[in-house]
Amino acid sequence: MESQFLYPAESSTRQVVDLSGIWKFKVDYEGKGRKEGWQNGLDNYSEVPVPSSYNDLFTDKDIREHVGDVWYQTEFYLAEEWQHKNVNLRFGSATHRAEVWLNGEKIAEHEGGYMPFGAIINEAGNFGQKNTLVVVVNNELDLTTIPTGQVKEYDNGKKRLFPYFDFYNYAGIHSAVKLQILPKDYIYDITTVTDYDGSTGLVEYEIESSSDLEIKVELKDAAGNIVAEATGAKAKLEVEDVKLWQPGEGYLYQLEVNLLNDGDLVDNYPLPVGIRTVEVKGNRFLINGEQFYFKGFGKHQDSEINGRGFDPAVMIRDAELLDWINANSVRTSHYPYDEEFYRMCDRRGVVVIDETPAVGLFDMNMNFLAAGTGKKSDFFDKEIVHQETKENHKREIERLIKRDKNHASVVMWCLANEPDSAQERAEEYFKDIFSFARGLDPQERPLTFTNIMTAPYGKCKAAQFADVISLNRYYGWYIIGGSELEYAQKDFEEELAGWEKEGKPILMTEYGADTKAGIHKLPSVQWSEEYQNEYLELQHKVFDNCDSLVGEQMWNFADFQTVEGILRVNGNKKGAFTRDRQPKMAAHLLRKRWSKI
Ligand code: GCB
Repeated sequence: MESQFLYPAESSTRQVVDLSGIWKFKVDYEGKGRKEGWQNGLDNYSEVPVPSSYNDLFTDKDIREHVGDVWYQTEFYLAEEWQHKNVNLRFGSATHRAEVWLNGEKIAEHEGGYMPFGAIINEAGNFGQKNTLVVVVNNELDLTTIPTGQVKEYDNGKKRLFPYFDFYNYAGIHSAVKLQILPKDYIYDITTVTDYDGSTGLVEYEIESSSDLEIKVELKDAAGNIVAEATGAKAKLEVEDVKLWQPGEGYLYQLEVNLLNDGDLVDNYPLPVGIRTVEVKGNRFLINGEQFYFKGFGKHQDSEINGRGFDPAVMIRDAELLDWINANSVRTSHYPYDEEFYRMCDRRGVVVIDETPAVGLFDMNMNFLAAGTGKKSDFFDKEIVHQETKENHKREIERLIKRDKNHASVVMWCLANEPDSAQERAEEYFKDIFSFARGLDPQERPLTFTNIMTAPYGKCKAAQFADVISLNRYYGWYIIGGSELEYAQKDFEEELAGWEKEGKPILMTEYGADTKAGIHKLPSVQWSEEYQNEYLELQHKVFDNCDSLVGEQMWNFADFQTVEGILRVNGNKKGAFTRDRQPKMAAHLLRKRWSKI
């Protein structure tokens, strides 16, 4: 299989079998599974649902906090007639790394927790018979993985993982596992670039397939009428009276790509296409040539029990809440989300800033602790970071752009969250990272990264490479908070005034205050719902006076799980919504404000 990045869509030539369900599960406490041949089949197993994180399913802390391998197994049948097709086994994602055996034969291996992978299984598969699929998933992180973290080993051999980031390091098979029954000759990849000229929409496409058979494409409008056609692997389609994809109105055409042999259909792939443009001009962010103001949140793919596992019910609930609160955008902090999320945003007109999993490029456990402490870290002084970490970082950027390049909803790539960009050698690191990323996106979307408070205006070595200055700021929470809140305004304004001199758009990608739902106090104290509102009102006052500001994404959409510790009360509580997706007072405040912007 040339590429696993194309979404596993069904069509008249493509069948998809979803292997989601209850699988066998076994924790490999002693790391002996491979030696004992668990790849051939598990015994003494328990059960887990796929997809889901396994961490919060059980009542045993040693399972939740297990560091190392966990094993999965399922069985499925391969129909006799599929022998004459290509059967692709595809994982949407498994966190952080996985190895896969089919009937005892190793068929795939993947590192990186958020991207699709798989293999054509015609050789290893038993057609007309039962097949045993075994997967080992491993959650270990270190200085070179994306994201980063640290494993601590104790005298008794037990290990614990300390992520360099502020969310729980959930692990498991997080997205659906699917069998794709593909034709012998089939379409590998499609790339689209859209534009318009007056009322004429333009769709450039390029198709890669396993053969040089004839290619015919049709562009259909939402009602199914053919509005443009072309032949060949590469062409530009023109659409009269184009209906653009817009924030809040996700109008989609469908590109039907057909592979033909002597006029007979061999393969068909239906790709949703939203026609729109994205551009940074001066200090403005433009969608379809019009100024766009981001209203919304940094999110997490996180929910009770399921952890990071993809849950369509939670996804739809979140989309409904985004509508209710008058938000128009989301950042996929701090890793790429499930493919279904982007497809939904395309349909609903939700604007997405798509983030790589490069979080924790900072030499400190849970880097939020560093904000405001001024403690010096030496992450970018380490040679290994400039070699292995950077290579892995590039690999994740490349994969993200390959997977998500066609989504109309994606308007910007966020290459990293809060690296220690005040360090000297962050400059060479990010110079290389940005120039690498610039060459990859056929749609040439703007690039950004989120800047941390310890690298304020004048100190950041990476912001020079970004098209948009994205700031995560906690004036009034980590610094100058509580009874001093009113004094936070001046410092915040001064810093923004500095950034404005860069002449680029400024986006608030994070601002927030931990709030335990149900704590009320007059006058307010930190952690009360009253304080969260006062905090937000102050931030908004500052935003409204900053001309270069192109948006506000509050941290966070909902409360989410982190490692346990003295600064987190069973997780980060900065949500506008609780973890079970009910509004705090702040949600009502944002809803009112955003109805007017
Ligand atoms: C940040 C991080 C985010 C944290 C947040 C916080 O700057 O980007 O991952 O959760 O601060 O609440 O401290």
